[in-house]
Amino acid sequence: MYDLIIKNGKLVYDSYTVENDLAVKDGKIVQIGKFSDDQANKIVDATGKYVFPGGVEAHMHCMAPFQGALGANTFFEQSVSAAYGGVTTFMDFANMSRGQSPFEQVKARRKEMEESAIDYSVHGKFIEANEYTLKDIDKLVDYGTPTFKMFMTYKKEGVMADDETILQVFRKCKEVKGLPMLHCESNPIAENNIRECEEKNDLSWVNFAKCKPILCEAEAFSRAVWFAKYVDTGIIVVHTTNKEALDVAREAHSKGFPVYVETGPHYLTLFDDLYEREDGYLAICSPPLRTPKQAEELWDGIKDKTISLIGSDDCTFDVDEKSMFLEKDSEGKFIQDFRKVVNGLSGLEVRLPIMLSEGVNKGRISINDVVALTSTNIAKVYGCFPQKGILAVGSDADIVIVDMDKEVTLNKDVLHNNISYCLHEGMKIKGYPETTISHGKIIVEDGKFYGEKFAGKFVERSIDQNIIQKFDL
Ligand code: DUC
Ligand code: ZN
Ligand code: ZN
Ligand code: ZN
Repeated sequence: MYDLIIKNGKLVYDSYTVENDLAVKDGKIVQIGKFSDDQANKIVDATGKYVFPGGVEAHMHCMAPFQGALGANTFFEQSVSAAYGGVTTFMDFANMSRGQSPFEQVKARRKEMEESAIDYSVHGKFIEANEYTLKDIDKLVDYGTPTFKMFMTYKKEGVMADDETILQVFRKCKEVKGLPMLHCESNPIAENNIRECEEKNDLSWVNFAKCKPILCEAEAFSRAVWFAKYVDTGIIVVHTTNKEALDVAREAHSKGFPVYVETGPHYLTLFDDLYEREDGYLAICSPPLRTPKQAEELWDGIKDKTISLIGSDDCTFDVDEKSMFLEKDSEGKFIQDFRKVVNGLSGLEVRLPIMLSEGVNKGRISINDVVALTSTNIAKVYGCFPQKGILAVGSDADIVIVDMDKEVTLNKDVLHNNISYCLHEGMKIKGYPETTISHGKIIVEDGKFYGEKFAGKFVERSIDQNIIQKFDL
């Protein structure tokens, strides 16, 4: 007797779709085939629907002290919002200050994430390389958390890794099978431009984006690529926003360098005209939002597979935190000073809906591409495949049933992320996750949440060098 059978759905893989039933027992997928209703305690009829492996989100910042703010969601709340968005595994970053041990910080983060209703993992973060922090890389690989984030900017915020740090962490990753993740923005270019804005005394929201132009990204990106080549390690470059950065990746790929490229839903759907609004501070994130043309160039990068990962970079702040350091003028309007706005946008729950609607239903990519970009490729690159990222016998029964015809108009009330605004307000979505299953248990169905606090499990990961070095997604 199985615990659950999902029948008559179209099972979606990264390169094909097949109509079949799935049988689940003890939290695992145990058989794929055709079954009768008396073979399970519970039947979910997925006729006319698509059955996806649960979404894997490797890029979010929850409960993360940054620029004086913390974020609007607890980890449990974040996991509820994730589940509604078809995500069944998420990863966050260890918090890091100078002098702290990356290993201890990852363990502390793991503890904080235990209240999650979905599975979770942690990335280390490196801001300095010395004999102590570098030793932690071995420990973190053994601990099942072999991915390490470095920021190439945010020097003033105290989280930038300088070039020597980056190179040493790369070298150590090469040695012990770790995988670095880079936020590529050139700190010298950004700081130079911010200084110019200060001199002109124009710190408007619009100027924020101008301080971090596309070359700011491309310069840091190419530096990261050549460092990676120099020590022969693979790397992940997160949240790429434009063609110039993608061209750096294209050149790297043409030379066979294993550079894995991510972009995020807000760079595909939100644009820099938001900075012209009075509440444009709500759209401040790094890198900044770009133009519709640049978004279309990102879609080109998804189509030609330069981009293989979609990460939300969810960093959800409510109005109070976004504006906490701003001052008001005599009319009660915020005085525009982008330096005083905490960076980050919400995006975890809308990641899959946006890819289904803007990607598949608008004819840009296939439904299989969506599974690859939001689940399979992420599980492969971040080292939790085939436990996650595929509907296969032996894999965790993390499953999402998708209705490609379901229409939803986005606004703050349809989302579950604890904030009082939605930058996607009014956006029409066609294609939505309907049922979310974690370890064989339904956690979202008919708009209701049935998951439990502390039900999520820590996912131990290890980087598969065959996948990484051969670029074999
Ligand atoms: N960018 C953001 O917008 N927020 C958090 C961190 C980052 O890199
Ligand atoms: Zn970043
Ligand atoms: Zn981020
Ligand atoms: Zn968004």
